[in-house]
Amino acid sequence: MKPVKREEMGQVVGRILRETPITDVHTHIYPAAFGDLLLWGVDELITYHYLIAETFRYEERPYEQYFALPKRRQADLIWKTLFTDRSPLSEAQRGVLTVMNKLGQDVRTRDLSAIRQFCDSKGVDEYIDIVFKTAGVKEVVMTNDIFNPQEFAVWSKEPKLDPRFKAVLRIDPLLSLDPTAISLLQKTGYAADAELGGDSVSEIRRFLKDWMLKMDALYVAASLPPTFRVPEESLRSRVVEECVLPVCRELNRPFAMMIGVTKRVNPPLGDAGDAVAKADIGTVTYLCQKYPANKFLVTMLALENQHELAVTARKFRNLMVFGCWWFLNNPSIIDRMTRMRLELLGLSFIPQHSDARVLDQLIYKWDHSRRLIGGILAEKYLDVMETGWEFTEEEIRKDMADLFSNNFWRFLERK
Ligand code: HDL
Ligand code: ZN
Repeated sequence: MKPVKREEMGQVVGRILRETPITDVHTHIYPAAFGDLLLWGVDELITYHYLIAETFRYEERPYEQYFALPKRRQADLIWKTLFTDRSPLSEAQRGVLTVMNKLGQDVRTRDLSAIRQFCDSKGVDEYIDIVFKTAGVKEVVMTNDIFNPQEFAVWSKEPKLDPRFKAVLRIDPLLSLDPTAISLLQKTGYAADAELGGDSVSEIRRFLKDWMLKMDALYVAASLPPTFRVPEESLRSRVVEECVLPVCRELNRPFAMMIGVTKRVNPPLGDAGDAVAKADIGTVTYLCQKYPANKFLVTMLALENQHELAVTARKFRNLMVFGCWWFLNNPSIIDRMTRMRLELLGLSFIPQHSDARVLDQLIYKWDHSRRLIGGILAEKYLDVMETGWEFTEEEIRKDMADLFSNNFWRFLERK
């Protein structure tokens, strides 16, 4: 194939990226079989916890008054506060409008009735197809928290999974030996206790292995505080080294560490009440170094951790850096992180995940990221072309497939 012309690079990369089916490696969405665990439709989109936090920057009423409102009234309040009363310039605000626009709504009306009618007219299966097609997403990886009774109940019925949805075993409550986690293990026949006494270590390993296989979970995941340290004199450190890593090694599946969340700094805000602080890269280095037969998917939440995480990935091939997570999933930061990662890691990382909690978000999170990351990649190709090097469309297409799908599956050694 003939090389891409300099003056066409931006347009070629943009087109190829739009045509590249996405593997979204971390989301909170579910297939229809999971019932109302799947959030979808414009009222869920508008009441996303990012927008709740942004609304209370202006709204004086008590938090509980908002949460007591019916969902549609909550959406009306957020729409008025963040869209009618002032310009919607935040990334989450822009995202709502991107979704509405891509779903054919004329946002100039500034009116929710038409988009509500559109959503109300669709069944969930049809809506999943519409969103996946509009977003250009081929498959998503879920966050399956079996310590949530609602989700446990679904898995107990052995749901037939829509192949576009891949499972992951999320273990936050187990890592903290939370009473709900311990009681679930005990109730389901695993003799573990909160002090790791008796056969707890082997029983937690057995639980992890049984559930990884039952769900065919692609990886084990946990969100972790900035204080997360291994090794340290703590039960959490022991559960990681004595339970999680041996099972992940045996099953050849990564441990995904999402590090840097300070949970519920403002508890009444619920999911909107979490924040961020700089975490310890030394723990990532220790784990990658001590456990070369384990694979680690890592994303960190603090901007201050990003350079050291990318440098650490240069040192350890069992470390795969992924995504611009949560408070980093904003154009100004995605731009800086992606340039740095390309410059330090070449194509050996996973640039983005959506973290979508509401199905519709796949549309905006991937539209925004494709545009931004595509522009950066085009610049990088042009920088290299300054040397006389040339690129074909075929080579660029392979690069995009690696960044947005194959790097993940190759790291898992699946597919
Ligand atoms: O722990 C996580 O997986 C985070 O992504 C949280 O779900 C967070 O509330 C979120 O939705 N971030 O985008
Ligand atoms: Zn998440």
